[in-house]
This record gives sequence, structure tokens and C-alpha cells, in this order.
Amino acid sequence: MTVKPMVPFALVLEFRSGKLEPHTSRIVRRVSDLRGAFADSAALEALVKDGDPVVYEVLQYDVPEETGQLICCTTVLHSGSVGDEYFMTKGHYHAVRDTAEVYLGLSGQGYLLLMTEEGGISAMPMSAGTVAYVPPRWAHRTVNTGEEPFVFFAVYPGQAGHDYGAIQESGFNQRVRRGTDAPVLR
Ligand code: M6P
Ligand code: ZN
Repeated sequence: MTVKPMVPFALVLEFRSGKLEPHTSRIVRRVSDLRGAFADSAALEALVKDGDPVVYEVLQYDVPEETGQLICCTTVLHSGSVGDEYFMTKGHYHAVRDTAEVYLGLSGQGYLLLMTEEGGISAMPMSAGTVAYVPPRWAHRTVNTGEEPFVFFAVYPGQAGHDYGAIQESGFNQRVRRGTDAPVLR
């Protein structure tokens, strides 16, 4: 069997906006796509009725989803909240658990929340220049605690895949809410 070699490529990433050119896929997640993730489901349904705003977008230049490849993408997580809980991503484990990921903060500010199936817990603040390492077996979710979009770049193994089901069932073991003068992490 001959494997067709891939052609090297370069992309242009605009740090402030997270714009990645060219990109071959764009995922847009609205409040209605995050049903079950936020504690205040009445506040969520009110937002859905009121225009169902975009919570985040992921821009990616696709490569084959297989061992040996690295997938690169940017996430633009908008500023906002559902009740008093800041806008956040769905969060996932990798379907292939033994795969890590690297995040690089580009603009705005937020948190990276992590947990393991054994009850491990971790949270790190992120802003422009933060390089965060997500080890294998750690679920990860990002939260925008600022007034601007929180933008970050991610690189992960091609075979990793996304497992959303485990988090939909068990929930995440941390939440970040709007406090009187600073975000409150619990
Ligand atoms: C990062 C990466 C992507 C992920 C995206 C949004 O860019 O981890 O793999 O898709 O964040 O997160 P989620 O898939 O949890 O919605
Ligand atoms: Zn991931």
C-alpha cells in the first residue's frame, strides 16, 4: 500500500480576532446547542427565545483524522452569560483518551477547566500568551470571564475525536459565575 504524502501548508492566524485563513470548517454553537450545560435552564430558554445568540465559533483547517496528524483550530468564545454563569464551551474528553492537547491564549481572558473520570480537578486562568497543556484523560472546557471575546488556538492529535456524552451525563465538576467584583469559581 502506498500512502500519498501530504503537501505542507501554511495558514494565517490573526491573534486578536482568531481568524484563520484559509479554513475548511467552521462550527458555530448557539445557546440552544448548550442545553443542559448551564445551571440556570430557565435563563437559557429565555435567551433562546430572545434570538439564540452565538456562544462560540471554531475555525479549523481539516487534515485526516488519523494517527500521526495534528489538528489545528481557533476558538472564539464570545462574552456573555446564562443567568450568572459565563459563556463556555460544551467541553469534552477525547474519544481516544490517551491523547493530549495544547492551548495557546490569543486574546481576551477566561478559564480552562479540567477534570478526570476519577474525580481529578484543575482550573487555570488564560489570557494572551498562556500556553496550557491538557494531559491525556483530562476533559476540558473553556469559559470567557471577560468583556471581550476570549480567543485561543488549539493543537491536538488527529485520531483524538470528541466525546461529549460523558460530560452530558455527569456534568462538569466546576462552574464559573459572575461575582460582585470578580469571577467566582466553584
Ligand atoms: C478547542 C479544541 C476543539 C474544540 C473547541 C470547542 O478549539 O479543543 O477540539 O472543538 O475547543 O470545544 P468543544 O468541542 O468542547 O465544544
Ligand atoms: Zn480536546
